[in-house]
Amino acid sequence: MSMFDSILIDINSRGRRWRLGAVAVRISMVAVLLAGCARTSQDPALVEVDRARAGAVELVLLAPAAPLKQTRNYCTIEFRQGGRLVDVGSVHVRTSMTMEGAPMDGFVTEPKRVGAGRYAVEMVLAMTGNWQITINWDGPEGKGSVTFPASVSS
Ligand SMILES: [Cu+2]
Repeated sequence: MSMFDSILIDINSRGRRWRLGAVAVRISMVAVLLAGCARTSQDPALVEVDRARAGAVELVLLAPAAPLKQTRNYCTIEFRQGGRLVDVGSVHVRTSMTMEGAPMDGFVTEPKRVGAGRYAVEMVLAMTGNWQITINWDGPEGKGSVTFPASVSS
């Protein structure tokens, strides 16, 4: 037996442990990646802007900042019933500001369902001041609507 053979045997006897070690490393890498994904999806952290109730449905408006900012706001709307998120079907959002009798609408994207009872929507509010946000929904939990004031800051 050469010195080279004995080194190979030694490596083989330890191979199993190394393989287990490699699997453990891979599992921990996946865990780190998953944790990274989870963190990214919540980044930037959302804060509660307002909440409102319509019947049994409680609605929470979340955004990167409260109050909402002039220009673009990447909002999330959550619908809850008895503390749990519930799907409410189709959601529509309208923002408006009353200026000298004439209402001015903000630009709002079509709300996108990102999870059970959770919808992402962008609101572009061109001016600072007092806006009204109206959220309508229509689905398995029935129809509902809430309107609440939102002061928009620069
Ligand atoms: Cu205005």
